[in-house]
Amino acid sequence: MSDLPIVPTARYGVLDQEVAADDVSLAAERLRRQGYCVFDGGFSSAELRDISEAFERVQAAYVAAHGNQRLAAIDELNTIRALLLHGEAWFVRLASWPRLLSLIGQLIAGRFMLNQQNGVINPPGQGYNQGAWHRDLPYQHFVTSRPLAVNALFCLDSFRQDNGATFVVPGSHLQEAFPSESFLASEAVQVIAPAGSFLVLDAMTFHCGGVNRSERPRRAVNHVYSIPHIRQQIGLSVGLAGASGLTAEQRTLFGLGTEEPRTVAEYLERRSIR
Ligand SMILES: O=C(O)CCC(=O)C(=O)O
Repeated sequence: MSDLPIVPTARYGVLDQEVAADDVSLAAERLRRQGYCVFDGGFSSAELRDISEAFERVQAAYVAAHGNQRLAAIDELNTIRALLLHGEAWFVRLASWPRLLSLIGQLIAGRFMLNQQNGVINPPGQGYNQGAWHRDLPYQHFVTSRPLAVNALFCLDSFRQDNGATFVVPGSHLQEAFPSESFLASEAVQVIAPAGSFLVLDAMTFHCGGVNRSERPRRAVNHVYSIPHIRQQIGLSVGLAGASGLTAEQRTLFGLGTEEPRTVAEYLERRSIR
């Protein structure tokens, strides 16, 4: 006999119920209610290998360009900013992965933009800049009935207890303040996820990287998607201006051609061609 609890299905007094017609809607419901979910990206193992190799190439070039010591001095050695600006097509593809965007589209009504895409390395045996509790809209202490921003942490390696999988405080996107130490100690959850999945969070859910006790770095690619009113962490339009082969949807997602008008005349000109 199974030890699993049997969840009752009978109910009374219920007038309204959500419908989760498929795995994308179920993931969206999990995220809305709990502030996070694990979402299978649907990548093949060959694709995962390609992304991993592209990540290594960008990491090596990035550290060579900006200097190991300089990055370490400003606590940036374990982050690769704006991965998609470093000439590897996979990161443009990853940021506009249709299955992921279909989930983001269920969470943020109307138009949304890529606010940032950063490589994140949780190094073995030492702390790193994401190993402290934060929101991805940091310094904000309000709640909204719908997400203003959603982050999708792509697990390039499997996220396990031993290699410092991310911790979350379930439901913390619905409460203004950071929880008490006692609540944190008893309710924080470490999210285990296979390589190739996304840990998707309401950007207001408190989270942090765990301690990596393994022998290898645990790598991820963090994406933040937001309503268009929130400024990108690093403007992508200059870096992608010369990129060929972007679709109209990708251009909008990355904020190309949607920069704020610099003059009233420019604003009026845009209205007239809408
Ligand atoms: O590395 C992790 O597990 C967490 C990453 C993170 O918190 C972030 O990129 O905002």
